[in-house]
Amino acid sequence: MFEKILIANRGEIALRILRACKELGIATVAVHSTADADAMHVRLADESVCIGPPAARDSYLNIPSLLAACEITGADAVHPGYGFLAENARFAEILSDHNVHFIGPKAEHIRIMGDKIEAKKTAQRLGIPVVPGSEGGITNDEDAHRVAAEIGFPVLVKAASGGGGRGMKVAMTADDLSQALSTARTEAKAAFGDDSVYLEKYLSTPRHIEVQVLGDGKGNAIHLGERDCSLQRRHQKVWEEAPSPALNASQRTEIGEIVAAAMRELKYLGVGTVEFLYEDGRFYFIEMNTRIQVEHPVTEMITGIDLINEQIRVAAGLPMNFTQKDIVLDGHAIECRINAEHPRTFRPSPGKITHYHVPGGLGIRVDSAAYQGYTIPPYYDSLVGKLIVHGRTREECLMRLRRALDEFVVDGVETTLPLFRTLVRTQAIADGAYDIHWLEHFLAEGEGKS
Ligand code: MV4
Repeated sequence: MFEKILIANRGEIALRILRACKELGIATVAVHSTADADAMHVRLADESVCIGPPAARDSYLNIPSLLAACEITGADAVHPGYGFLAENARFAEILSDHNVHFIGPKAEHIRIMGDKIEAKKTAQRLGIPVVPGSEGGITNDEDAHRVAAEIGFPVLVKAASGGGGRGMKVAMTADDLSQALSTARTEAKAAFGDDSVYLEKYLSTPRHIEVQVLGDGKGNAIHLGERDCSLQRRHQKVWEEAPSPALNASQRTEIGEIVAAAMRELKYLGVGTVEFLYEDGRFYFIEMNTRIQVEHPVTEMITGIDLINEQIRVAAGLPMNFTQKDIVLDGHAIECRINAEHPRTFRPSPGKITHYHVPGGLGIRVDSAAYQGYTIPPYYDSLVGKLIVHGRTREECLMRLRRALDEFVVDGVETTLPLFRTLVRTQAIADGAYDIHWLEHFLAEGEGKS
């Protein structure tokens, strides 16, 4: 097992990793920018190193500074958390060149899944159902029109290096296609420095359902059920739950086993998420994330499994603590991402938290690095904390969530708490009757008022 882990992140995920390390008896190193000197992750770590000025590119993304911090402290492994360098294959390789373990998948698998065309080809080869579309990239208008005619309109042009919905263009008819291709290419070139694009059938009202996986890198892999992350705004997840209200047990087992078999074949190492669009009872692969995700706690709450503990174990070459038959999905969990943003305009609201009180009681978990008197800096994401609630049924979970949201106090900054207090009392949410567009429509209709 590792002796000392350097946590190349900040905020609630840095705390989450620290907690897993403490339970494993592993020493911890926090790194921080000058803006984060009084952050909670710095206080709770055994040691800390300042790695640069506030801008992420000069600190949390600064590979030479992180290598120096490993060298100074003697850390033998780095946990990247999510965001920042978590899906940077080059970072994983550089660490390995310096005899430091990267707690994450093999660089090869990070690289494949970072290229959406390669990811889709790989998924298809491994027997995962994919969205009908071009086989690989589209290089000319003629090919695009031929593929579109085969799969039928509307079609979606996507960037190979895309993510977060950037470089994505819908073509409703053949008349729109050439324009969609050239706009998508231009946007992709500007955003990612890569203008490769591919074509897919456009699914009009799907849900976003993702399957959690864990592999030991030697051909053993399991799935831990799915999460429904359909409630998003501008490609930012707002509310995630497990299990999905849209699936029954046999659908869950079927897609889970397909994904786990694929991960065994790939000899996947670590935690990962296979993302699908789900429409009319069918799953369509879109992407795979090769990191621990923000919403991992909902899976932990229904499985009782510490995903970061498992992630660290397998990165150290140890076996997973579980086999598939040990995985029992118990009850229901919902996560609300509490952001320091205006609840209707979503304008960021950094500043000092004057009063802070978190809810408690049975089935309540708050993952947050905030505290009373803490000043949320303007340089990073606006996540204040995650409220995760577990219940034996979805109804019990919602009842408990209503109560917990009413207890939560975050004063001094604007937060999205009022939005959640509205959502949890809205019929479509109680019914689980939402798709990927539901929240944007709800907010546009002004029903999000509170
Ligand atoms: C799609 C789609 C419809 N059809 N692909 C958006 C981000 C990117 N990661 C995948 N995305 C989508 N891909 C096909 N073939 C609709 C979306 C999409 C979406 C997906 C998941 C969650 C929220 C979304 C919001 C708008 C569009």
